[in-house]
Amino acid sequence: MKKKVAVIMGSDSDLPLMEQAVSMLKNLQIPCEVHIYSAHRTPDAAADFASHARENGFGVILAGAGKAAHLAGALAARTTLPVIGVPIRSSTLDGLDALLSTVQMPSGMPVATVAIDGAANAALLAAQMLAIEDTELMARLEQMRREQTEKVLEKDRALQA
Ligand code: RP5
Repeated sequence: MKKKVAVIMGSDSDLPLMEQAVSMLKNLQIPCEVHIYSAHRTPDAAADFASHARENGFGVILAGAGKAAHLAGALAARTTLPVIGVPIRSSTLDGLDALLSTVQMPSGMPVATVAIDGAANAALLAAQMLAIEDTELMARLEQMRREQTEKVLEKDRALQA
């Protein structure tokens, strides 16, 4: 059974950004579930989801949140699945608040944190984790890398011409 990726976000206002992660996962044919749970507004639902995520077939959890972004850390506290935090630029502090809130985890409780608004990269990192034991997924990732390389080289050829 293929492991699913959970895409969790603190508010529906995060959805336009987190859709980039969903889209990347779909491109890579990785099953995912999307939920709105907040570390502050729905702490019990967030904790309950993370506590049962492994037995419910998830392999990685993505957590996108802005402002005082404690969602990734709150989920990580309830599971030993890898949690990837996406700090979201949704305040007057341009996402620096969310970046620091997500990345500065205490020792013993890691959250892998991508760049501010790095939802697509979070999905790619989740895919690379799942590809450790999935050679078909690894092949799709390698193909994506080859296409990316070719696009850049094509731009260089156009520049030279
Ligand atoms: C965070 O506060 C959410 O993740 C969102 O990025 C931000 C603003 O939420 P809303 O006030 O738009 O619901 O908890």
